[in-house]
Formats: sequence, structure tokens, C-alpha cells
Amino acid sequence: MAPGIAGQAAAALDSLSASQIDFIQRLPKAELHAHLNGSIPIPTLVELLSEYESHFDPANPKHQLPPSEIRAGIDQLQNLNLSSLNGFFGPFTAVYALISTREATLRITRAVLSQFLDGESPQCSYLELRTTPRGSGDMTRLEYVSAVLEEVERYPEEKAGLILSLDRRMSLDVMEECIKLAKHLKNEGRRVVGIDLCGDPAAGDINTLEPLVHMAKKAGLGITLHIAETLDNPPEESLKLLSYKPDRLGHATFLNEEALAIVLKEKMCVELCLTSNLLCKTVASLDAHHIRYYLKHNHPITICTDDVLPFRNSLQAEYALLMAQPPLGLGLSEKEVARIAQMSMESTFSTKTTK
Ligand code: 6MZ
Repeated sequence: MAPGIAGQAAAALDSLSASQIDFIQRLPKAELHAHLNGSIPIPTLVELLSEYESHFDPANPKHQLPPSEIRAGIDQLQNLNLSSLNGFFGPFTAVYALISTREATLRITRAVLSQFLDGESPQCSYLELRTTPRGSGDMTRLEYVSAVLEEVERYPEEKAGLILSLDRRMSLDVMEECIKLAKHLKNEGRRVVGIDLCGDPAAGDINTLEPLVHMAKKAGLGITLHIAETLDNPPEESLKLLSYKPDRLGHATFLNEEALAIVLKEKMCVELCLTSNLLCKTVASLDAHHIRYYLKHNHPITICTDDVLPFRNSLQAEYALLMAQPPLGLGLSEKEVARIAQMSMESTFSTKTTK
């Protein structure tokens, strides 16, 4: 079994023949939905925690959390036992306590990029990483994003790009600041390719976002929005988000017929995260997953990991879920899987920019 991978995705990978795994590895494919701080390799996080522990000074205001609390948060993220998506976001506080310096931000970004793009059989040919501009610890939002970009830009343009995420918990002013930051960096020729809306689906008011999305589009940025991730997201909210005409959609799990008709008509690519949905219990089983609907309608989709830190998956293991025989996987043919990988390559924001 591949190190660090667990659960159904690991079992699916294990069930494949060597030639099927080789087929998956060779496919040119793009990872378009990976949250930076949800994708930190556990050894990197453990190293950062042990350094934090050895320098911990309760009187230092930069040491926001006692090491025991950080350790508990990381354990919680590594051993998810959720009954819904509600409990998912809290433990990220532990991760944030460890990455409050420029040096730590450079380090985790380097580790995440390497995990996806380096080695003999890289997870993907192109990575569109996303992160929320954070202004905390030693850094301003600009300093944080600049550090992340510094590492992203070590890879060629055809291999890596960065999306800036707006967290639904942000105030409108902060969201505006983030869009202006994305616009400014893009105008400076930096590798910011798009904007995302993410975070706790139960938080925030998305009705005020229209001018911000418009501003981002005008600046030539791609738009992807987490939408209908839980049953609690009302249909009116999804219709409102669709009215902003995003290029891609994250999850799109609970769209009603009216919303689905728009998605199909506008050919908005749907970023699907199979393991994420299973572990966050937004989908009961792979058999019940909405991927079947989009495949049936020959609609553009892309298969993604979301957060490999808590979900203990990999992009190759997510593709294994497509190929493994039911009930472990979807039992798709090599031709169907190759088509899905091709759709991911056709849906990147950098493709959009070069079109
Ligand atoms: C919504 C998610 C998410 O931005 O600090 N995030 N938002 N749905 C999900 N599905 C499970 N998974 C992660 O990465 C971590 C942040 O990404 C968002 C959350 O806001 C989380 O705090 P960055 O790099």
C-alpha cells in the first residue's frame, strides 16, 4: 500500500493490477482542487510541531496555542470521524498555529508542491493549488501569498498555478482586499490564475459577492466556487452563485434540477472529490455519488483530492476509485478514465488564459 494513504481509496489502489496502476500514473492529468493547508504532508507538520514545542514560550504572543492543543488538532485531522461536514473546519486552527512565519509557509508550500509534482511518478502533470490569503502571525496577506507564490513559481507555468480562496467566514471588506490582491499580483505578472470561494458552507452571506466576482473576471482571473456542498445549502444560494457564471464548481453535491440544467447548459466543469465526500458524509457511498450523473451527461468533470492531510488520499488513489471494480470503485474502463483525465487538463485556468 502507498505510504500515508488509507481507507477506500487505498483499498481501490491495492485492488488494481500493476498495468492498471501504470496506466493511471502515465495519464497526463491536472489536480485542480487542492487546499494548500489541507495538503501538508504529515512528516512536515510533525517537524514543525516539534520545533514549535522546543521553542514554546507561553509569554510569547506569537505562540497562539499550547503544543498539546496543536497535537490534539492534528490527531483529530488525521483520524477523521465526522458525522457531517460541521466538525471539519475547527482543527485547522492547529495547522495555522504552525505556519505563522514566512519560513514555515515556504516550507509547507515546497512540501505540498513536491508531493504532487516531483518524483519518478508524480501525482499529476499540472497542479492548480489554492490557498486563503492569511494575515496573521508575522505576515500580512500580501507577504503570505508572496511566500506561497515564490515556491509555486519555481515550477514552470505549465506545471503549477495558484488560486486565491475567499473564505465564507471573511467579511466583505476582507474578501474585497483579497480580490484586489489577486488582481494586483496578476498584473505584476505573478502566477495567480483564479479565485475560489471556500470554507464552512454554513457561514457567510454569498449574496453580496457579485461585484467582487465581476472584478475578478474583469482582471482575467478564473472563477471557481464551492457550491451546494451540504444539504443545508439552500437552492436559492446555489442559483445565486450560478448567476455569477463561474468557470468551475467545487463539489456541487446537492444541486436541484433547475441548478443542474444551468450547469449542463453553461458546461461549468465540476471538481469532484470522492474520498472527501465519503469521509465528510455528504455522500453515502460511491454508488450514490453524483459523479454518475455527470458521466451520464458527458459533462466536464475533474477528479481532485481536496485535502490529502485529513483524507489520507492521493490523486492516483482517487483515479483508482474510478477504475476499481464495484463496490470498491466505479469500474470505469481505461478509455473512460483517460477521457476524465483529459477533461481535467482542458479545464485549468491557465488553459483559459492561453485560449
Ligand atoms: C470547504 C474547505 C474544504 O486555504 O488555508 N477547505 N472549504 N470545503 C472543504 N471540503 C472538505 N477543505 C478545505 O486551506 C485550508 C482551508 O481550506 C478550506 C477551509 O477554509 C480550510 O481552513 P488554506 O490553504
